[in-house]
Parts: sequence; C-alpha cells; structure tokens
Amino acid sequence: MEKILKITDFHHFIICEVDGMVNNASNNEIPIKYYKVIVAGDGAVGKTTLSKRLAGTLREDEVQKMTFGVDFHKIDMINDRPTYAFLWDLGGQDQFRHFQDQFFHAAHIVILIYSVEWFHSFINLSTWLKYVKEEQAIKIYLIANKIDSPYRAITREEGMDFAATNKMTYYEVSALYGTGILDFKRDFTSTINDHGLF
Ligand SMILES: Nc1nc2c(ncn2[C@@H]2O[C@H](COP(=O)(O)OP(=O)(O)O)[C@@H](O)[C@H]2O)c(=O)[nH]1
Ligand SMILES: [Mg+2]
Repeated sequence: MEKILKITDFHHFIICEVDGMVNNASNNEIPIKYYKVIVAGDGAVGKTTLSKRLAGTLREDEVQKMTFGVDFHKIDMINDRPTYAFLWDLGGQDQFRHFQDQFFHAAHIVILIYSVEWFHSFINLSTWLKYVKEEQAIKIYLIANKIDSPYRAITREEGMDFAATNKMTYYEVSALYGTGILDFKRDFTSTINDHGLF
C-alpha cells in the first residue's frame, strides 16, 4: 500500500522521487510528508554512524564501510500522517564534488558534522556551509561528534561560537556510543513535526 521512494542513479546523477499518497484507515488518500535532510562533513567524521544512529539501524560492533556517492536512511517520524525524514548521507569522493549543489538542492534540514578530534574537519565546515542556501534550509544543525574520544582538538566553546555565528543549532554527541543523541533527536523530531510545510 505504501509506495514511497524510488531512487535512481543515472551515472552519479541521483534522483530521489517520492510517490506521495497513502490511504488512511477510512480509505481517504492523504499526502505523505517528506523531508529531505542532508548529512554532510569531512570523511570519517561519523556521518554514516550518526545517520544510522538516528534511523535506529546502527550496530555498535559493525565496521562502517566508506560511503560511495550517497546513502539513504529513512526515519519514520511520529505524526498525524505518514511523515518521513530521508537522510542523504554524503560520501566524500572527489568525482561527486560537482554534484554537491544538486545534493543540497531543496533540503529542509542540513546536518553538518565534524569530529572534535580533528581540527581540519572543523576548519572545513566553512566549505560545507557554502553549499547551504540560507533561504531554503529550515534548520541547520552543527554536530560535534566523537566526544567520547580522550583527545579533543576543538573545545565546546569554539564549536558553540561557530554555530552561533552561522545561525546553526549546536549539539555534541558520540554517534558511536549514543551520548547526547537523545537531546539532538528530540530537537530534530520537533523541528519536523512543528513545521507544517506540506
Ligand atoms: N570514537 C568514536 N568513533 C566514531 C564515532 N562516530 C563514528 N566513529 C568512527 O569513525 C569512523 C568513520 O565513521 P563513519 O560513520 O563511516 O564516517 P563518515 O565517513 O563521515 O560516514 C568509523 O570507524 C566509526 O566507527 C564516535 O562518536 N566516536
Ligand atoms: Mg559515510
């Protein structure tokens, strides 16, 4: 009954299409609410781990394979009608650089991630921010990941300052062990559920 997602990859040009109606209990057709969420940041900062953590598909003992192109993770949101967040989990390969603009196109939410262990992943946030068109994204999250690590190159204050300067909402997490995830997920869920776009 639920036919929602068709993903086509035409030689690196990825189209994500939503077939947007389902029948409710009284057999009326109701539109599906669909949110496009971009998960971006440097390689190995934890994009796939965080995406799976949010989607409830993470296994702590699994070794993450490198993401090629883009992976999709679907999150069912609790709402009065079928509501889904599709996380676009971007891989870091150079041949996809030219497509970054298309990836970010029409995103409702952007999640930018860096690793607190790795100074460069923080510096490179400015590069990632260039893809975000302020008028389109309803919310941009800045996620400082790997706070379980004993080594920290970027302080909480530095992360929060950068977030405030760029109008992002800041959370610190360990995607791998789940620290801080609940608070972030609560914010993410209410952003979607309070936003009656469709
Ligand atoms: N210690 C620690 N390692 C993490 C965390 N999140 C991800 N990792 C590890 O970092 C590596 C890269 O993670 P991955 O999710 O593939 O990064 P991506 O390239 O950004 O998608 C993997 O070995 C993960 O297990 C975290 O919160 N803490
Ligand atoms: Mg990945």
